Amino acid sequence: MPNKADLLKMNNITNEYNDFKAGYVAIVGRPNVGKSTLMNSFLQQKLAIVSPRPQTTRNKILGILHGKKHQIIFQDTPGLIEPKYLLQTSMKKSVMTSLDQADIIMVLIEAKGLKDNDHDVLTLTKSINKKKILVINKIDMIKKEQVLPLIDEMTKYDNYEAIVPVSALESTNLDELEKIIIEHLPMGMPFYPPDMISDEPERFFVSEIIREQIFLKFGQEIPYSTAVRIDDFKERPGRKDYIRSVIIVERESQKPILIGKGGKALKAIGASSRLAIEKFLDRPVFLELHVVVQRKWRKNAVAIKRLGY
Ligand SMILES: Nc1nc2c(ncn2[C@@H]2O[C@H](COP(=O)(O)OP(=O)(O)OP(=O)(O)O)[C@@H](O)[C@H]2O)c(=O)[nH]1
Ligand SMILES: [Mg+2]
Repeated sequence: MPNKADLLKMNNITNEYNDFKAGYVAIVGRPNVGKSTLMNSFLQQKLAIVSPRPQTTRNKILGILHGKKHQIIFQDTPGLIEPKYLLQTSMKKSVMTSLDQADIIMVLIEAKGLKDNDHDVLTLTKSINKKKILVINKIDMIKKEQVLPLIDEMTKYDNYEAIVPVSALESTNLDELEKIIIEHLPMGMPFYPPDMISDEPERFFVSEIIREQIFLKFGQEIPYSTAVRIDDFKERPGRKDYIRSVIIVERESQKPILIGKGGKALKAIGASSRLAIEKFLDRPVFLELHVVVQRKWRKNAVAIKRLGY
């Protein structure tokens, strides 16, 4: 039985959170619509990697936005597609889990208009009976008057709480979108402590930063055939952190491409990754990179699981 002082304390805590709102917001859409960019812009931090190529994101990534009276827990997800191999099956699973956990579903499309795989996303989300906000992203790429017919079209598509045009890249209209999210957020206590921005360990972000560099530097199939593993991550008192990372490719023929003539390509990945990692961790690191072949890892359930997908 708590004593009076304890009861008072407990009441104070409940009072403090009396009008608090907290909940999960899944960010979904086809590949490349700008889901990761949008989450980063909201958090004002580069948490999720971004590239001009589709299917950059492979995991669901939590990003927590703290307000005085609210906590928005974003979940960035991989672009939704019909899976063709096991890695993509696991990517789709993480989208489905996010949709399942979400209090609000934020569906992203591009201002330039709908593509076939947008319809798949819209049809799937239509079948889910939850609060949905439709976000029309990349309005910086079109003329203002072009967005109205799209809003009209989308009003008929599904029962959205709101349709909000934004530019994730230029942070246009994000305040308005945040207001609408908060409006529809359920009442409740915060889920995470105020200093927490994500639930993934530093290792995860470090491996993602290296993967981003590979997405940015190589064309065609290399980014898709690549995974990054962190084998060692040591904080050393008085010295730089030591990180040993392994880049996994699918075929022997891909190894020399990643390494380059005289190791030039790998050195370039290392240099730019190190800078981005240091910026993220806000401390200097020593980064060692290796390339290994793991045949057809994208189709191998054990490998996929081990790599965290
Ligand atoms: N012009 C413009 N480009 C944008 C905007 N938002 C994102 N982009 C660009 O669109 C590309 C894809 O962005 P991402 O954030 O990686 O897209 P995504 O939906 O997370 O993609 P996947 O992870 O592959 O599903 C990148 O080149 C971004 O810079 C925007 O508002 N305007
Ligand atoms: Mg992404």
